[in-house]
Amino acid sequence: MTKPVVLIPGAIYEHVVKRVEMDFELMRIDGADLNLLDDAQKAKIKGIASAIHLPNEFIQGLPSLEIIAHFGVGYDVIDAKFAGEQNVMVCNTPDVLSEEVADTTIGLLLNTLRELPKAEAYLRQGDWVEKGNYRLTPLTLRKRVVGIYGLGRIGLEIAKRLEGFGVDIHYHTRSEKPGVSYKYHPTLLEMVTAVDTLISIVPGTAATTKSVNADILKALGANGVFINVGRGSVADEDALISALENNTIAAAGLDVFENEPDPRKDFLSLDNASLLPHVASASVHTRNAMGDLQVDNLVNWFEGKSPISPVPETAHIKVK
Ligand code: A2R
Repeated sequence: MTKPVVLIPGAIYEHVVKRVEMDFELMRIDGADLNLLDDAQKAKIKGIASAIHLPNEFIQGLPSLEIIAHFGVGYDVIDAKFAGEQNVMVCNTPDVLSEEVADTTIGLLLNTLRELPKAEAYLRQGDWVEKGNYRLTPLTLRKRVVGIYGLGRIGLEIAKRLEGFGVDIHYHTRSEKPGVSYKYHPTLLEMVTAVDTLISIVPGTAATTKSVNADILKALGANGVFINVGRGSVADEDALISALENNTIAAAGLDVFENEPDPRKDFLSLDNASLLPHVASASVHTRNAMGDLQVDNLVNWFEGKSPISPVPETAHIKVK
């Protein structure tokens, strides 16, 4: 029996390549560009395993395409509604990364408040012996009131961890979550007015774009700390840079940026920003689990079973 052809456009985690090769006929091209395929190749492609932006015309230009398996829980790089209209299933890799992302969030929060990367650099560059003890940090997690923007799979794991730190927990989502004891706020502005620490873990959508804006940062206040582990697009970066420069807020911890992997240079010179290169889920353990889920979605689909993690926009599409 011939194996279905699965295309990997652009770079992807090596584990995914190995898994796709085991079960499918692998086709690789450098990016999501129809010019890189001839008509015979286009007609053969039944599935895509990708981690990059797929333009709508690329999806539309593959006549036999049935399913796109995306690597990552956030799938803002694919217009899933458009894919659904073309009868193309889209899957993502939720759940398997939630705990890792939540762990990293706590690490980034503590790095931001307690300046741990700077303290380590101080030791390594010989300042401890030369200049004495590292400074007492002006910021601490003690007595903080934390507002979680997005209480989904990852947000709940972050909240669970924060409980252990004895801080008050609030949240903002569009709908109140049943069975949750944290304080709900129907608007982001209302929440940031009530808290001093904002953790953003909402998806990148039209509604969340630049939603952490100048007004939100002002309301968070001078003792305010902003942590972003969701999507860079959620923060208005002009407003954020200005708020950090002018001490409108005290500090920020950022794992995600509007322009990755080349964030605005202004961030690099900010002393009150703790920066990570989008590593929240980036352990071998978790990336393998994400890769396995990505390929298992393809395996299920081509065995005629429902995929494991279809995105809501295409969940209605029936397996062929
Ligand atoms: O709004 P709700 O009730 O659907 O709650 C979701 C919330 N959310 C929003 N909250 C306020 N305003 C919005 N416009 C808005 N849009 C969505 O974000 C829900 O509580 C949360 C998303 O949770 P999940 O769908 O379970 O996603 P997960 O696995 O926690 O990942 C979140 C994001 C990914 O989309 C990537 O961008 C990133 O974390 O890795």
